[in-house]
Amino acid sequence: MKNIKTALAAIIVALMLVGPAWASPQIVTLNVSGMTCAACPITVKKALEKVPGVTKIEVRFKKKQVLVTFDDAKTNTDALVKATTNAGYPSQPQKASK
Ligand SMILES: [Cu+2]
Repeated sequence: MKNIKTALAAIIVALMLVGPAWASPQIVTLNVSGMTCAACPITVKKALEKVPGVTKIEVRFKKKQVLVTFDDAKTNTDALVKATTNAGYPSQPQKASK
């Protein structure tokens, strides 16, 4: 019986170690051609902040790009594109995150 408990404990510890790897952070670059003035990135950023799973937003205004770091277990590129589009700024992912 003691061996089974030890084995279970080992499995639980292993799962805890593996766990965070399931939700791997992804970075996607969105091309937002509609960002024409300095106020635009603020709107885009606010829209992306509302998407659950987004952890970091980096606006590259000069390149009209937004780098979004997100948890791929909670959201996806399509949802991010939708969020900026709904805010009035249609965007295209530079490369697929899959
Ligand atoms: Cu603007």
